[in-house]
Parts: sequence; C-alpha cells; structure tokens
Amino acid sequence: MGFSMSKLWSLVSRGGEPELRIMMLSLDAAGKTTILYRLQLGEAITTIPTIGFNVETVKYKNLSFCIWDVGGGDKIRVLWRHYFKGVVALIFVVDVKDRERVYEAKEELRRLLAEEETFDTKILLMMANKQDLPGGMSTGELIEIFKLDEIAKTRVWHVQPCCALTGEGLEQGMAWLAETYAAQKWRLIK
Ligand SMILES: Nc1nc2c(ncn2[C@@H]2O[C@H](COP(=O)(O)OP(=O)(O)OP(=O)(O)O)[C@@H](O)[C@H]2O)c(=O)[nH]1
Ligand SMILES: [Mg+2]
Repeated sequence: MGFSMSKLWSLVSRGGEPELRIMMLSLDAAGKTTILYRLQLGEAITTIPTIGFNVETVKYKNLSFCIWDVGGGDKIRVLWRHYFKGVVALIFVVDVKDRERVYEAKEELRRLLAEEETFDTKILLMMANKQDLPGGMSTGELIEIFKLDEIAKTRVWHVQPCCALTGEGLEQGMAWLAETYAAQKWRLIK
C-alpha cells in the first residue's frame, strides 16, 4: 500500500484502537511528568527528576495517545534520539518562567527539528507551562525567541499556554493534537 507503518504510528493495537505515539520533551523541570500524570490521573502528583522515561496511555475522544515522557536533564538528552521511531507528534514543554534557560531550550528544539532524517515528525505542540506563575513569557515572546516560523517551518505547530498543576490548557492542547493529526494524516503517509 506504499506507506510506512512505523512512520505513521506505533500500531500497538488495544481493542482495535491504534495508539498514536507522542514524544514529550523539554529541559529538565519544565513540567513533563506533571503534565503526563495530570492528563492520565486528572490530578497533580509530586514528581522527582525523571531518569529514563515514563510512558502512559492517555485517551482523548476516540484517540489513544501513547505519551513518552523522556527525562530532560542534560546528561539524559542524548537518549532522546532513541525514542524517535514512529513518533506522530512532539510535545515540547517550556517553563515560561525560565528565561535564563530559554535559549538552551530553543537550541535543543532547533537541533531536534533539524534532524529531519531521523526525526520526521510533522506535528509540534509547544506547551507553554507554569502559567500560574506571574511574569512568564507570553506566547508571542516564545514564538519570537524560538523562531518557530523558521525552525518549524516544515511542521504544523501550535503554542498552547497551560498549567500542569491545575490542568488548565491541557485538554485544549490534546484537542489541537487530535484535530491536527486527523487533518494532517495524509502527510504522514509515505
Ligand atoms: N508552578 C508550577 N509548577 C509546576 C507546573 N508544572 C510542573 N511544576 C513543577 O515543576 C517541577 C518540575 O516538574 P516535573 O514534571 O518533574 O518536570 P520534568 O519536565 O518532568 O523534569 P525532568 O524529569 O527532570 O525532565 C515540579 O516541582 C512541579 O511541581 C506548573 O504548571 N506550575
Ligand atoms: Mg520528569
């Protein structure tokens, strides 16, 4: 049929529903694990820095997202590349209060997106997390700092403000992913 299953999704079929493989990355402490369990359990958990990864299935409407949350510590980032296969979308989490490291975050994202041969994911959702804290970077600022128009120009991207502690914005992010996946599916077929 001429399309690569591994590129389209990791077809771990549960009850006939394909699971869409999503990778969630960021610098350490941006809030990935908090987001993952807030989505899965509906509550904020106490986290410790992730050494390795967490993986959970999150249902949204008729879709099943298999979300990989890979630790963001600088020694672990080299592992990110081992999780690329079959990834349908990347969720890149930014701590909007972390102005000191935002350019480091930008460089990590830029490098990932430049690896088109290994990382051919077409959908990028940036979660602008920790909106509960005052004085964080705005969506416009993030778009400007990350130069998303440039570094993600071959992708469909969106910035979603959110707060993992309260869950605000997370559902909107998942809704955007679901709609974008549905609309862009053909692009993922080789
Ligand atoms: N104020 C605030 N704190 C948050 C929010 N989301 C996460 N945190 C806190 O940020 C810290 C780091 O969160 P984690 O979810 O462990 O971060 P991580 O991205 O998984 O970090 P690594 O596993 O080290 O890569 C924790 O103390 C969280 O409680 C948020 O929306 N608002
Ligand atoms: Mg973590």
